[in-house]
Amino acid sequence: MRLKPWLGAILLPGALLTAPEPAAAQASNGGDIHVIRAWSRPTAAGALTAVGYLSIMNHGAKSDSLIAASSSMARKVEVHRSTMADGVMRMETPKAGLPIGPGETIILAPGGDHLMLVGPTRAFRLGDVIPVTLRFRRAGRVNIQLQVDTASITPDSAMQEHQH
Ligand SMILES: [Cu+2]
Repeated sequence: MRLKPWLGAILLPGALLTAPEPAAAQASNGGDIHVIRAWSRPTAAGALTAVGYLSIMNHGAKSDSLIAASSSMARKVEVHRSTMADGVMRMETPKAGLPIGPGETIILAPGGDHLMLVGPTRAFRLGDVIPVTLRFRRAGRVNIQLQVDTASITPDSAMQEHQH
């Protein structure tokens, strides 16, 4: 949500009007690909992995897929799909990536699909911002930032944030 300029002038001190938006409010745009609610969790010192969650919208007329990711703050980033088999949760990297049909939104969230940051360069702390580059088959590279937070962000609240 954005304040109308005249409303902002009434509600906010002048100095705040020129301040950059908080990272959490930023949305990345890679053509037809729109990412919101990108976040991660704090890690313990020495943790071997960290997670990345986000919602990805494909506003284009053609299907796309998230095929890879990388970060300057991890040795590598894997795209993981979670599947339940015989009551056991397994993680795998889907060969064709995570597909996103035209007009579709996919949600990477706790208990489901996620990014796995392998070999973080240091512990992630509350308030950290972790740069990640996503690679899509059609849209190419899209740079995002994971906000390190403890709040669990539900798919419902992520969808409510999505306004045009
Ligand atoms: Cu994983």
